[in-house]
Amino acid sequence: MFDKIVIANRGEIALRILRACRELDIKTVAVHSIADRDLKHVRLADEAVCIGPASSTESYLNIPAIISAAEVTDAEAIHPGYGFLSENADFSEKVSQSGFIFIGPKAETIRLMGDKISAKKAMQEAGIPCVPGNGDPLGDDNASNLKMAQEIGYPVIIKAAGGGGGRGMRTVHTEAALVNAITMTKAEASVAFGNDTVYMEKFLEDPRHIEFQVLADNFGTVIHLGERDCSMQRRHQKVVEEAPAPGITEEERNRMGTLCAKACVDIGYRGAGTFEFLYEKGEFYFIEMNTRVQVEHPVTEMVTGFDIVKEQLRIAANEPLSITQEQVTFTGHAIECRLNAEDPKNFMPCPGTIDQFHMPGGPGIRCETHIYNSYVVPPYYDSMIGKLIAHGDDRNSAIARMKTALSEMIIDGIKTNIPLQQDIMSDSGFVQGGRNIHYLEKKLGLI
Ligand code: MV4
Repeated sequence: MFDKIVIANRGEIALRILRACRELDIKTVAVHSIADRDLKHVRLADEAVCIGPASSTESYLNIPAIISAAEVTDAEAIHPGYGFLSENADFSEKVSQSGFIFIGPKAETIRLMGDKISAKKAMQEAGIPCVPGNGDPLGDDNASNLKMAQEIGYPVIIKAAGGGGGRGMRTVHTEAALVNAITMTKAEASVAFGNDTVYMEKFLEDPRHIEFQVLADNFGTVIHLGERDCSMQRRHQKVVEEAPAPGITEEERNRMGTLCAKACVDIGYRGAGTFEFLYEKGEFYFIEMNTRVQVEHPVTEMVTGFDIVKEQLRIAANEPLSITQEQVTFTGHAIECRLNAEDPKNFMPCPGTIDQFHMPGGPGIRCETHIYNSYVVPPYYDSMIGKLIAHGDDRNSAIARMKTALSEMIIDGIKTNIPLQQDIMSDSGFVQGGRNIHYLEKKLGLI
């Protein structure tokens, strides 16, 4: 196992990685911006290196500064967390070239999955069900594009190869709108991603977002840890996630999980990964693969009892996975509410000083947060300040525990989305379960 690693992230995930390191007796180096001197994990880390000013581009996205920090502290590996450089193939490559281990997949895998066209091709070849549409780049022959759309059937969606996570896409409902939509998406993609390649798919109107968690070691062992339902979202930001996905049978879980694990073997995957699917009328359709640890990984940990971050560290240190697929069992139900420093009505970020913080507790409650009394939430980064996770024997008891925990949690001094989360936990549609990706925005009157 490693002796020392750099945690190239901030906030709750940096703290989560630090805790996994402590359990594995790995020394930690926190790299942080000037604005983040007082982060909880910076204080807890064995060493801390300031890598630049508040602006992310000059700190958490500053590749030479992060690699220099690994050099001066004599660390062996770098954990990128999520966001920032976690899915940057160039970063992964430079980390390796500098003699350090990138805790994640190979650079070529990150690149393969970063391009949504090559990702879809790889998954089609691996036998993963994809959204109808061949996934080839669209040429500039209008007639053949119109023919393709007619064959797929309207509505269709035009997606940028360089997009993902909701960026660079446009839905088309009629033949009359197609040619212009392609032109517009290409122009936007060219500016946003430096790549104007786009492709066409059938647009699924009311799907759920269900994703499968996988872990792959360097010895050819790949396991899946089941699925999460992340359909409760607003503007491509997930708000509530849960495991298992309501209504998904053990048979479907095993079939899809096994398929994802097999695809990992086919593409030579390594590390933790997530297969994102749209789920509509009982069918799964692959959309993207994430090559990082995800915000919502705790719900999977709660139902499997398995530590995903510790496994990431083991895999990167060239150790075999600590369990086999046969040893993975699913117990009860887990729900995660993201906690954001934002106005619960208009969603405006609300940075500022936390005057008072009371952490909830009790059976089945897990609170992942870096905040503490008098901590100042800076205005420079994502507004997520933590996550509350509730586990119970079944979905209703997880909801009951979450409601109790939300009601006893106090975060004073800043506005948070706790009232919104309480509202969702009491919403009859949510309580029923299995709502689609548009449910929350409709409930909020946004669409
Ligand atoms: C889609 C889709 C419907 N049909 N693709 C949005 C984020 C990116 N991961 C892909 N996305 C979508 N792709 C087809 N063919 C609808 C979405 C989508 C969505 C997907 C998952 C979670 C939330 C979403 C919100 C709006 C649109």
